[in-house]
Amino acid sequence: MNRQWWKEAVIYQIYPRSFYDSSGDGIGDLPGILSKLDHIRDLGVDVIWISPFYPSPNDDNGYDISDYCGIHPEFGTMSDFDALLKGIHDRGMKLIVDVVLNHSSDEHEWFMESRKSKDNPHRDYYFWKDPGPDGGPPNNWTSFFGGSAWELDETTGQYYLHLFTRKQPDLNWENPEVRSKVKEVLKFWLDKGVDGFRLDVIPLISKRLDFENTELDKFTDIVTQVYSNGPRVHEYLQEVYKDVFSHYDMMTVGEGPGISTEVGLDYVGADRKELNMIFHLDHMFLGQGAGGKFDPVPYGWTELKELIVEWDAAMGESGWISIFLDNHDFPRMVSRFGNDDEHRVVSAKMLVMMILTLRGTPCLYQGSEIGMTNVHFDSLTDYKDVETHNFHREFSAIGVSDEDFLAMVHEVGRDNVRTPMHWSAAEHGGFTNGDPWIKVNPNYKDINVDQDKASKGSIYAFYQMILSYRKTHPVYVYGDFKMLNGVSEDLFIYERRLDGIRKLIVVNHSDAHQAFDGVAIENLEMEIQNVTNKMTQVLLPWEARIYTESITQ
Ligand code: ISL
Repeated sequence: MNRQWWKEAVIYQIYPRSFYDSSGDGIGDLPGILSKLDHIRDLGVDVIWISPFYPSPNDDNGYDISDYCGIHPEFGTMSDFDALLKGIHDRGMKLIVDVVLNHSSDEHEWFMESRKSKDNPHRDYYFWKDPGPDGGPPNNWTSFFGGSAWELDETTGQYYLHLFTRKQPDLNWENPEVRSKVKEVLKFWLDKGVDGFRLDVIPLISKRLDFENTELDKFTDIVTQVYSNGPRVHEYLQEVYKDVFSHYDMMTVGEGPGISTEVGLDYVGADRKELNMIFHLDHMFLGQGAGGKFDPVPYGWTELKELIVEWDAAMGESGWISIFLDNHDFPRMVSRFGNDDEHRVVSAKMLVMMILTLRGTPCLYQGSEIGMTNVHFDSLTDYKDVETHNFHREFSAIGVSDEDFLAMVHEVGRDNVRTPMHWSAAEHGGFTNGDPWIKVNPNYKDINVDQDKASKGSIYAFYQMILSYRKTHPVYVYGDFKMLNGVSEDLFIYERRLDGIRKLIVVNHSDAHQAFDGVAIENLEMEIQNVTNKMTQVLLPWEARIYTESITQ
């Protein structure tokens, strides 16, 4: 058994704008996080991941960085960062920071230089191309956030590539100087004492330099086959590993749009010397039609379970993934995969049981520990996400009504998870004394930390229990995984095995009672249940159980 701390850890993601505002300007900040560290430590978390807090024009809420080694004044100062890092370490936790190295902000000094002239020494830090044959963009690539992936810059008459917004030009990793700057950034944070990185859209860093038009229709196929997994991506990651990562005790998790099961091990195989683990996004992209997330197609648990099984098999004994069901880009897990109404509490507990018992490093997003839900604002002006507004422009242009568009935003918009954390029933959920940068979900009076902790069926207390339970049961980290098929479409039944221990996990992911007579449980002892139910082989809606058994191998 190849023990690694980052396999045994549980990660908690903080979206700093929306976590806790200590200054009263309506924006969460680093001192705010410091003041809430006991909440996170008491949950049983090992590693905190904080989304970007660097200087940024905030076109994409900090995922457009204008200074990789600074702190945005709205989040605090470098000494606030140092105090936060110390506060995290003093509590026995670790910190990973989020680095966005595929692109910078167009307000980064590199890009401001680069756009000045064709012979500027920074020109080659980005991808510049002449117009295509028809005088338009160089090719038909579209951005993740709608529209062409190319923007014309009047100064030189050339286009630059931006796979995200036009304020996020893609960095040219072909240029050794860019790679050396990137490595300096990574070392800067490691030398400050951070424990690792979440690497944004890392499979996108190597481009297919012929920049051919794509014939593919489906956006997720374009991501996998055209934007991601470019010819030099592994060479670059191995270089960064050799020159930087290998010199520190740290962890890396690569965010992986376009990393499929076929290529996953190339990034995280034990012998690869690249990344420790990835956030693959296959299950997050479920429900996307050809046009992407605003072109929804039906999907359900059947597809989710298939992906879980396929990824576990693909990783086998060599690779490693993180297990998560939401983050700052996708809807709240209890709204998407549970029932955020009548069965909110029980389904929230079921989801964390599942995340903690599948093979991989669990990652939990802020607010799930109290079962926060998606938000349904009535007006598009209440939404702040650049993706929502870009797609709104595109959809309005082709005649889609605001009402119809809003209905889609309610389902898939990223602001579902970005509304402020609910600390109490006080105004704005106790998040700020000022005006929050985005409205708080109106359900904060019923769903908040104070109320949840005081309630009998507290989700927070359940999280504490299950996180501490996982720590003493290595079978969940190192054991084999196997799904048991053929019992019921509405159940997810799987087992984990290690060193004479067998755990059987039975999950009802439906609004109805479900029998599981077909599964032998006579010799098993039930260890954990997310709801009181005395029936032996009938589960209540959204009930989950863990059974244990000693086995001879
Ligand atoms: O959110 C998505 C689309 O709705 C995803 O496709 C997302 O763009 C993709 O997972 C990459 O996300 C990361 O990089 C983006 C940033 O906007 C996201 O917040 C970040 O997680 C560009 O930096």
